[in-house]
Amino acid sequence: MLGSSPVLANVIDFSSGALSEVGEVLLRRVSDLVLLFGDKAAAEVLAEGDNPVVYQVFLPPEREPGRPEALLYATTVIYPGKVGDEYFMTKGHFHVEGECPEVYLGTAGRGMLLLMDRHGRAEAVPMQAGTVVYVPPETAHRTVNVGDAPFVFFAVWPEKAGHDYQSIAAHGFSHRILEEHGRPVMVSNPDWRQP
Ligand code: M6P
Ligand code: ZN
Repeated sequence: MLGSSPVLANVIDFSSGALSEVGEVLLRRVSDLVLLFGDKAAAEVLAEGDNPVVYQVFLPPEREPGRPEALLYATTVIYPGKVGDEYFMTKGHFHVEGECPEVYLGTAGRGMLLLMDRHGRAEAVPMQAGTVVYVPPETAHRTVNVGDAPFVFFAVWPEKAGHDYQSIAAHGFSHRILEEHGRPVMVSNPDWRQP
């Protein structure tokens, strides 16, 4: 065995995101995300009703815990759904160590990767199975399911990157991805203020 953890290879189910060797599974329901959606009243109604699962993150057993040079990876599945006209999405985050980039690979479904720099300049990158996107340094990233089946992607990032959720919780993203006339569009978020 090389190293301290037995997990060297893993098998991803591309359509569900499940890992054969799993360490932790994070589950995010509408109630965890109410303040992030534009229509908070609609989010409250959903949270107090069925409170559906919006997304799950599958993480392998950590190979090199606490080693800043390590690479971490995960699969994420975002289920189809909307809050008002806003698609189900991840929380989104900057990296605490802002110079750290990340790589995403789509494996199933149809999504958008919403990228935003520190000045609020944003870009929405369409993703499907096979799409690889490089998330640049100092760029917040949030994924959105714009289809009617689960949207699944794989991500790799440096352990030392860390997740900065605070700035998104306080200021949100400068743009949102909404359904208009049956299609996803990126619209500016009037509530966004530059930190
Ligand atoms: C990807 C990676 C993870 C992240 C997950 C969910 O798999 O970027 O680091 O945790 O997406 O995104 P979030 O943490 O913003 O909810
Ligand atoms: Zn990240």
